[in-house]
Amino acid sequence: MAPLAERYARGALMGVLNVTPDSFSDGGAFADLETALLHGRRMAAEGAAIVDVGGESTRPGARPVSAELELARVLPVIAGLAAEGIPVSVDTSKAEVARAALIAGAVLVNDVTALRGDPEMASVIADAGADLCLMHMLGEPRTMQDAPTYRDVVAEVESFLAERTEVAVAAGVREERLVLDPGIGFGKTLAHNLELLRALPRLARLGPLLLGVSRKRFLGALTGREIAADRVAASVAAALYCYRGGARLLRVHDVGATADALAVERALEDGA
Ligand code: PMM
Repeated sequence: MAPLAERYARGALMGVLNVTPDSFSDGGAFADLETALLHGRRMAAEGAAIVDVGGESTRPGARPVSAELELARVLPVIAGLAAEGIPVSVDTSKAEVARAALIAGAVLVNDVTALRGDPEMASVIADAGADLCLMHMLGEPRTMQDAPTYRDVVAEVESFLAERTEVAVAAGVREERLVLDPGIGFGKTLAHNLELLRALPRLARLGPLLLGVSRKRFLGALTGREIAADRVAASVAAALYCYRGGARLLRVHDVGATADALAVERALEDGA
């Protein structure tokens, strides 16, 4: 397979499919298999290059779930979508879940712990030759929003992502399979999130970037929109800003709206 940066060179969308009862923006909506498959298909039809299936909520305050429960939630969805030819990623930090997901047809592991959650994770991904997203998170979901502090958030995220890249490569994951994510909202204040987004061109020098800004709390703070589903316009604006900053994969809930915005942006770029 071509390097990840080439496959997503013009920017691509990763549609979010949370099969959890408690994710912050879409929790519970796609918990049953048929509804989840329908939503995955719809996102693919609307222009998602890949659908990210997650069975453990990582929202602030969330508690971990067992591998058995996570597998029961994600595996039928991954197998179903992959069988229809839809590229799928699995949002997990457990090697056991990643292994089963890759066997079922997933092509990317989205590990929000960046290989710190499970010592087996790197070898599972290396053996499968899968893509891997390494995300920055300060602390763990249960406590990460309790007064996060940095001396220099951009420098610290940058050196973390560089260090995790080295760890992944040393464990046998090919560098061309990696995508890096500053982890917007994962142990960050509003000011930290904004600083990181402004620094995307600098972070993009490390490798291809994935950004997840969709419907997040910082957009609620900026717009006064309390309800996550009301943050679509804010999310599209933020996604476009990320794209212009060099992000190559945009993890979004609202695929159709973001795809329209990207189509306009690309047409304007082409005319430049
Ligand atoms: N955000 C969430 C979950 N997984 N994965 C990556 N790589 N980046 C993110 O920003 C990210 C993620 C939380 O959002 P959700 O509850 O809407 O899925």
